[in-house]
Amino acid sequence: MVCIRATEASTLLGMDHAAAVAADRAVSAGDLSVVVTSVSSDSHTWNLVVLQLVLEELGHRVHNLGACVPDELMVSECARLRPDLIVISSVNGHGRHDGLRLIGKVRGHPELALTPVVIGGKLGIAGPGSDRSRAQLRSAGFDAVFEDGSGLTAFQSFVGQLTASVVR
Ligand code: B12
Repeated sequence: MVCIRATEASTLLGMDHAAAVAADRAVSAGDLSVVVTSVSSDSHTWNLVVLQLVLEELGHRVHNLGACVPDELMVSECARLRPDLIVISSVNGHGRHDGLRLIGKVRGHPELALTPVVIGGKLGIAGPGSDRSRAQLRSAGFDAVFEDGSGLTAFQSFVGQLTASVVR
């Protein structure tokens, strides 16, 4: 996976990442094991790099599976790594469709039935989806849905709460 320095990332990404870094100050450093991945149809990569950087800046350990990850490989890697959190990112417009299929396979694996799983990005082809679409993803098994527009601050807040609740 290509990697860039955090300061370069801030410049490249403008407000969203800058806000994320600022919010970082308010969240205590954590030590979660996090899998970051895309869905099988999605070849975009910079979304994954930025999510990895944001999580690492919060003190978490990230396994970045990259783009175009087949469902079965994603499930088997997560079952092997047993992460505290799975973060699925998609920006090509098929994320809602792919996510609904993928979460069924994740929840069907006994090791991953209770693992926190979130999805975010540009999940549809017509801009951010409706409340109904997000509710559908949650009822299918996602713990949270972060579509573009909600920004990374809500995501960081979610991760902060998870960090506080994980007892080692
Ligand atoms: C570069 C690019 C490509 C490159 C990707 C190269 C690479 N190695 O990544 C190439 C040329 C391969 C490409 C292909 C395609 N692309 Co493209 N691409 C882009 C582009 C210009 C920039 C994406 C990028 O790198 N952004 C920088 C990263 C850091 O930001 P980001 O992607 O927005 O991710 C942030 C947020 O979405 C959010 N986020 C994302 N996931 C998650 C998850 C969670 C949990 C959270 C909290 C937040 C979060 O946080 C991220 C970091 O800040 C965008 C347009 C744009 N300006 O965004 C189109 C865009 C994403 N592409 C688009 C499309 C349609 C395609 C194609 C289908 C085009 C085609 N007909 O072939 C293909 C799809 C290929 C595939 N199989 O997936 C559309 C998607 C439309 C939609 N979702 O409704 C976009 C938005 C262009 C547009 N305006 O139409 N693309």
